[in-house]
Amino acid sequence: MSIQAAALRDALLTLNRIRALQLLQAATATMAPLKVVEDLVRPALEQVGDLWDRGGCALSQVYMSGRICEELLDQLLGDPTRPSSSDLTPAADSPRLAIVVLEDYHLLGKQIVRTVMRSSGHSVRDYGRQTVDDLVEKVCFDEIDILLVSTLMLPAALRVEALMRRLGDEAPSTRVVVGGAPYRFDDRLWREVGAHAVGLNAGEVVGLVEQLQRGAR
Ligand code: B12
Repeated sequence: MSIQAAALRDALLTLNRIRALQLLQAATATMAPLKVVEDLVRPALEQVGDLWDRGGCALSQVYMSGRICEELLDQLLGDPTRPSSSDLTPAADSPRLAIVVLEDYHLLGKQIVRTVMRSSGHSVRDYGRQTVDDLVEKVCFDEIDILLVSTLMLPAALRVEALMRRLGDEAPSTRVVVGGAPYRFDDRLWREVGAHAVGLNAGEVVGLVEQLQRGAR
């Protein structure tokens, strides 16, 4: 782990927002925002999680670390809840896109992926946290072309299997891209659950969507 990521971890554990902001601002002076996420934010949060797992910090510190990163990343990458020009005037040939987490409370990955898509000009509906049943209903109603599923907990990653079965019957043309930690740990999992594509980090999502879009033409 880099010195900056360790410093960010310590700032998060002591709930020192100002120090965390300074560290992120210093990093963005020399690195692209997505690289800051991959090299600093994700490793710092992973360390916070590992510490909690070993009894070294409280769940409230994990929670606050996530909240602080959410706030700071809104400043760094732009707030994904604010309408962007791509939401108001989506390109005529752009696919209908949505992003979701399946009964998982880890939302930061989804937020980052959505921001990356929007900053590359794609409008993405945010379905938030859903059950498989409610999600299938939404996908059918909105006629979604490409669904992005963000996961952190293994049970959420495994729920994609049921989702794929249901979509196969009710929305067979919808393509599903999965991403998140469970798929990084097991590189066969995305195929086992029947997804159409996997992304190992947020930087891959635009290329994957464009590839699926080309395949659909
Ligand atoms: C912050 C956090 C929380 C916060 C979440 C707040 C929030 N709004 O998100 C809170 C406090 C709510 C929380 C709760 C819990 N947590 Co928690 N949490 C974390 C922590 C520390 C960081 C997660 C995070 O935000 N990472 C940063 C983001 C940016 O990374 P990411 O999601 O992987 O996303 C990146 C990529 O994967 C990719 N990506 C993500 N999605 C997608 C999608 C597509 C399509 C693509 C292309 C790419 C992509 O892009 C992102 C940027 O590159 C992790 C530690 C860890 N090792 O990850 C534990 C961790 C995930 N939590 C854990 C646990 C156990 C829990 C709880 C069960 C605790 C409890 N007893 O209540 C609950 C479960 C809630 C639930 N049912 O979902 C465990 C999971 C263990 C396991 N084996 O699955 C971890 C690993 C901690 C640990 N070491 O034990 N948690």
